Amino acid sequence: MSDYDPFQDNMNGLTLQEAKPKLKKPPLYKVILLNDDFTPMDFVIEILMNFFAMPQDKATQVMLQIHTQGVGVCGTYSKDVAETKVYLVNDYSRAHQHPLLCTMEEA
Ligand code: TYC
Repeated sequence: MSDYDPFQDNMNGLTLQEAKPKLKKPPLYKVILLNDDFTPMDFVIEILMNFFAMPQDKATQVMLQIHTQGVGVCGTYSKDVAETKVYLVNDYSRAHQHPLLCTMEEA
């Protein structure tokens, strides 16, 4: 009885199972820009640099990828950060009369 191990034997022939952790990691969200025919390329590059902290060469690559493929990922964030970025980018684009669309989806 001195080195009784509760995970091996609880003295009735049954083995105890360790409790599963109850907390799941919160989901992450991809923030996405959609292509359109009207928003200037320089404006999209400016968005990627100023709202998504990309250096100019990376922002140019991502903008061209969206221009040719139709959509591109700007970054991956917690839900509240992703929602805020989507709101700020769409608000900024509308304030400059551009139709650029920003959205998000679970990663
Ligand atoms: N297609 C636009 C143009 O030719 C450029 C553009 C790129 C627009 C990416 C939106 O998310 C976008 N001026």
